[in-house]
Amino acid sequence: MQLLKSFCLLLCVWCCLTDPALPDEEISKTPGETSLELWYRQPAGRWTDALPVGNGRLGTMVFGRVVEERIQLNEESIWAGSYDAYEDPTGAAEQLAKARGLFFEGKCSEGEAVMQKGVMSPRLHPRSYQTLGDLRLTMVGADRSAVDPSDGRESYRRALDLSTAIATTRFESGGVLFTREVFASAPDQVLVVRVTADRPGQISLDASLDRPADATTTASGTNRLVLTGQASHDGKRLGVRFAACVEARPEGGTLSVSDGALAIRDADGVTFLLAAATDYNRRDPSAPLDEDLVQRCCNTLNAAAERNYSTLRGRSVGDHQRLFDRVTLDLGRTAAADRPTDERLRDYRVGRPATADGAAGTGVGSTETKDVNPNSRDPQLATLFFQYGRYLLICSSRPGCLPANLQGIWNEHIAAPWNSDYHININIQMNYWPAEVANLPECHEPFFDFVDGVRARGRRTARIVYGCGGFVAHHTTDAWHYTTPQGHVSWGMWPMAGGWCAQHFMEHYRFTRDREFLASRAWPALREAAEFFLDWLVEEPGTGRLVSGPSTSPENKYIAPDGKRISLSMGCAMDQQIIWETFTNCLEAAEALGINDPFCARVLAAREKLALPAIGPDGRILEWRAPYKEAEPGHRHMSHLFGLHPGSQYTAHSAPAMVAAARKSIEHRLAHGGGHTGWSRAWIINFWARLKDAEMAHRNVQLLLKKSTLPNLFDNHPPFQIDGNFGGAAGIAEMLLQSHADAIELLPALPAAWPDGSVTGLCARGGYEIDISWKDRALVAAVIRPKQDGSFPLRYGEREALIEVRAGKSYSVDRTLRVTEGKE
Ligand code: FUC
Repeated sequence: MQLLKSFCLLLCVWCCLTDPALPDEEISKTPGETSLELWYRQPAGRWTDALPVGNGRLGTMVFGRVVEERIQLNEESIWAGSYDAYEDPTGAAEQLAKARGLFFEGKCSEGEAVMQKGVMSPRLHPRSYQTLGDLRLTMVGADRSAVDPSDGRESYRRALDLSTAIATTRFESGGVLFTREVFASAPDQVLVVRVTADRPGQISLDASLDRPADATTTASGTNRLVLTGQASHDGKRLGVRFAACVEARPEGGTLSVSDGALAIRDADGVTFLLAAATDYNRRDPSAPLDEDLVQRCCNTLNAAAERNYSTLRGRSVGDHQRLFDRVTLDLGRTAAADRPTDERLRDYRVGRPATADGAAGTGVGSTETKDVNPNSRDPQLATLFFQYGRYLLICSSRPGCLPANLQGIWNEHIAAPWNSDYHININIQMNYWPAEVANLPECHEPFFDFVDGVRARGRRTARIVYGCGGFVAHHTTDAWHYTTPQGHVSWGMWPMAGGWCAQHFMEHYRFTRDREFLASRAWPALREAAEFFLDWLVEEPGTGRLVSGPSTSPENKYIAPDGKRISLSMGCAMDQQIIWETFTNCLEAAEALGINDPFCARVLAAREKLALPAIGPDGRILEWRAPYKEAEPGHRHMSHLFGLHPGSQYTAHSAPAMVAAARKSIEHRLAHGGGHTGWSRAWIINFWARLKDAEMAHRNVQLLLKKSTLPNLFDNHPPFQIDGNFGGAAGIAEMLLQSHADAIELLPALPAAWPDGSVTGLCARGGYEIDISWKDRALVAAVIRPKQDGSFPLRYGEREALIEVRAGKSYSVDRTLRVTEGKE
C-alpha cells in the first residue's frame, strides 16, 4: 500500500510538472481509479440520461445537448405546502385503547377500522419538493444548420468525472471543437457553467432561465437574469419563495439582453454563474426568512465574481476531493470498463449472474438470456456504482443543508413521485447507510439536524395524539417536519421512525467516537425516542410481555382471521426489533456517558419484558405476532429482518437461530419475486453480506445493476429513487468490512467475481480507518489507523485475534492476523 502511495505521489508530481495547467487539487487521482467516470457518446434524451452535479444545496442535471442545452436546476428547499398544513388528531388515545382491546380479542379487522377512523389525519397530497427550473443555452452561429447533433456526433462525448465532480460535454460543429464544463461549487455556493471553443470568437449563444410553473424571469443590469416565484400546486398549498440569478461573463465578443435572454456573440469563451436563495428557514421552518432573496443571490454572485474561472474550479474540485478521495476501491477491471456507461450497462444485462466458481450461472429470480457477452464481465461497474453512491451523498448532503430526499436533490417535477419527500420507514435511513463506513461522516450531519427538527414537532404529536412522552414520527415527513399519522393505516400507522432515526446518532458515535456528539446530540435523541416507546408499549394479556401496536409492518398486509386483507397488528416483528435496538442503544450511550438514573432502570426493565419476535412453524421469522398468511409473500419491505440489518440484534454469535430464520425469510421473499424495487434489492445485498453469503450478495449487486439501474446509474424504483444508490454502495462496503458484531471482520463476503482487489479508507465502529488488499480471494494485508487508543477482536475467516492499538499509529495485519506496527 505504501509503495502504491509513493508511486501515486511520483505520478502526481510528474503530472504537475508536465501539465502546469492542471489545478493543484486534481493531482490526487490514483492509478486504477482514473476511470471513475460516467460517459456517453450521445446527448441525454430523457432526464434519467442526464448527469447530476451538486453542492449539497444546489443541484443540476446536465443533458449535454448540442444545440439546445438543458441544465435542469434544483435548490433543496423549494417545497410547496407549509408548516401549518398538518394537524394532530385529538382524542386519538381513546380510540387507540379501544383498538388495542379489539386486537387482543382477535378482532383485527375491527381494530384496524377503529384506527383508520379514530387516529389517522387526512392525507395531504401533493405537497412536493419541486424543481427550480432550467437554464437553457441555445447555440447560435453564422451557420446554424451546421450545429446539429448529427454533425457533432462523431466527436461527441459527455462525461461526469466522479473524482472532480465536473460534467463535461465536448462536440465538434462546423470545424470548431466546443467544450462545456458544469460544476456546483460548495465553497462559493454557485453553479458554474463554462463554454469554450478551440478557436477564438466562435461562441454565440442565447441563455435563458425558466420554470414550468409559478415563476417569472426578468433581465437585470447588463449581464444578469433573475427568476423569482413561490412554490405551489396549481396556485394552492403555497410554499417556499425563491429566487435564482444567473450572470454571464463573456471573454471577448458582445453581450446583450434581449427578449429575457442573455445573448452572447462571437466570444472566445463564456462563464455563467448561478446563485439561488429561498425563504426556507432551516433552523425554524415555521418562520420563513424575511429577506430580499434577489439581493442574497446578488451578494453570492458578487463574491464569486471576485474569483476567475480557474480559481472557482480549483476551489470546488479541491473541496470535493477532500471528501471523495478518502476511499479508493479496486474490484478488478476488464476491457468493458473502457466503454460508454450506457453500453456497459446494456452488456452487463445480457450476462448471467456468476456462480460460486465465477462461471456464469442462472441465479435466483433472474430472467437473463443464455448468451454470455464477454463485455458482461465488468467488475469495475460495481466499483463505479459504489463510488457513485459516495459521490451522490457528497453532492446532496453537506453540513448545514437539508438531508438527501427520495431523489437526493435532483428533481425535475412540480409534483414529484412520492413528493420526493423524506420517507422514514426505510428510505431516508438507507440514504445514510454508506455515510459512516464509506468515510463521509460529515455528510450524515444534515440528517441529524433534520431529525432534531422532526423531534420538536414529534414531541407535540406524541402528547396530543397518543398521550405519550418523548417524540414520535410516522412513515414519512417533509421539509416542514410534520409527524402526524396521516393517510391510510397500511402505510401511515407506523409510529416507529423515531427509534430508527435515533439509531443513526448512535452509529455516528460508534464510528467516530465523538463523545461530545454522544452527549449533546445522540443521547437526547435516543432518550426521547425511548421515552415515547416506554409510554407507547402495552402489556399483552396472557403473556404479560410488552408489545407495540397496532401498527403496520411497513407496508405489508396479511390475511386476518376473518379472511380480510389487513395491515395492522400488535407486536409486529419490526416494531419490537426497533424498540429493542433503541433501548439497547440508550443503555450503551448511558454507560459511555456515566449516566445511571431511574430512566435507565426503566429502559432496562422494559427491554427485559419486551416480546421478542418468534420463529414460525416453517422456520421463518414471524413478521406479525401470529403466523398469519401473508397477502404478498414477495413484498418489497423486509421489515421483520431489521434485527439482522440495519440493526445488530441478530448476529451469528448472539442469535444464531434468528440468523438462520432470517436467511429462510429472505429466501422465501426472493422465491416470491422480492427485491423488485431498487431499494429493496439494495437492502437484500446488505442482508446477504451480514449472512456472509458472498455469492448471494454479489448476485444481488448484479441484479441491482441489471434490473434497477438507469443509464445515468441512478437507482430505479421505478421511477428514479436515490435510496438504492446509497443502499447498494453500503452493501458493497458491507461485503468487504463489517464491525457491527463486537468485532472488526475483514472481507466477510468476498465473492468469486472479485478475486483480486483493494479498498482504502473504509471506516469501522470503534473509530478505525481500514485499508484491505486481497489476492486470489485471500487477504494479503490490512492497515488499521485508529483514531484513539483501544483494543478490539479482529476476524478474518475462521481466525480471530485481539488487537491493541494506539491513536495516531498505523498497524499492518497479515493473513494470519499477525500485527506489525507502522511508523506513521
Ligand atoms: C416506501 C416504499 C415505496 C417507496 C416509497 C417512497 O414507503 O414502500 O416502495 O419507496 O417509500
